[in-house]
Amino acid sequence: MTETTAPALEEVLKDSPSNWGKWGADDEVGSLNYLGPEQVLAAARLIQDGKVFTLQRLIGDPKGDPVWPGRTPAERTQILDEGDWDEGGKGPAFPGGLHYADDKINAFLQGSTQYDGLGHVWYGGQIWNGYDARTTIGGLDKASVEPIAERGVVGRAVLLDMARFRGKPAMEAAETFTHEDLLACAEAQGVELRKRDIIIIRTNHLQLFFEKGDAFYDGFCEAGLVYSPELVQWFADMEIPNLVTDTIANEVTSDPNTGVALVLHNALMRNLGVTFTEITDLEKLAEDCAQDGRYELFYAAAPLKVAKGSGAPVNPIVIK
Ligand code: UVW
Repeated sequence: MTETTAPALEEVLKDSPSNWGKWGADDEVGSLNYLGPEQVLAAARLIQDGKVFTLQRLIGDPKGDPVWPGRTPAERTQILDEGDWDEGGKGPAFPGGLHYADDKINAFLQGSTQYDGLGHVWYGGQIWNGYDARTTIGGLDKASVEPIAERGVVGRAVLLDMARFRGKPAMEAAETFTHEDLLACAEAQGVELRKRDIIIIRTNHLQLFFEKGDAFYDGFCEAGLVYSPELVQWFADMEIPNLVTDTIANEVTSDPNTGVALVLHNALMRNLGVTFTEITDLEKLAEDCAQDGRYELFYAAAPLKVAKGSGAPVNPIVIK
C-alpha cells in the first residue's frame, strides 16, 4: 500500500454515485434508512426453526485476534478476583461477605467484530453526507457510530459463501470477487438477492491469520470485493443497507487495478452511506446453511453506543 503512484480517490471516484442529501442534510445513518418496519417484519417471517447464531469473534482468543495493521488486539486486565480476598488482599469488605470479579479492556473500537460509523473514512475533506472532515477532530461530531447504535440494524440478510462457492476452505490473500460473482454464488446457493438485503459474505480468509501467525501481515492484502463502477452502481440500485464480512476490512485491501487502498470504503460507505460490519465469524452459520440449504436469514445487530466513536464492537445475531 503506497500512496506514491496510486491515483487520488477524487479521481477514481469522480463519477461515482452518491446518496448525500437523500435522507436530509442531518442524516448520519445513510443506507440504513432503507430498513424500515416493512423490512423488519419481512425478515421476522423468515424465522422458522429458532436456530440462533452469534457472529462476533471472540475478544481475547487464545489463538490471537486479527486486527488491521497498526491496531493492537484488546487487552483484558483482571481488576478483582477471589485472590483479592486471600489473607492480606485488597478485596473490599461488604456486609454479608460479598465477593466479586471485575475486569476491564483496553481496546481499539475497531479491533474486533465491529460496525464502522459512516464518518470512519473519507477523502477530499468531506465525510458521509458532505460533512466537513474537520468534524472528526477529537472524535466524530457527525456520522459517528452512535446514531447507528441508537437505531439498530434489522433486516433480511443473505449469506453468500464465496469460499465454498470457489471450492476452497479459505480465500487467498488479494483474491477478488465482483458483484457478478455474488450473483453467481447466490444462484448456486438457490437464494434470491433482493433489494434492501443485508449482504453477508464469507471468505474464511482469516483462517490464514490463524495458520500463518505474523506472516499473515506480510504484504498485507485481504481477499474481498473489488472496486468497479458497475459494482458501486449495483450497490446503489440494490439499495444495500449493510455489508457484513468475515475479513478485517470488507474489501480487497489494495485495488489491483489502481493500487488505491480501500476504494470501496469510500465509494460505498462515504458516498452511498452503506454501513460496514467487519471481522465477523461466519463459520457455524455457514456450516448450518450448507446443511439445510437456507441462506436467507433474519439479522439483528446494534453496536455499542459510544459517543463520537468512529466504530464500536458488536455481536450480531442471526436467527433461522
Ligand atoms: C480502516 O478502514 C482503516 O479500517 P476498518 O477495517 O476498521 O474499516
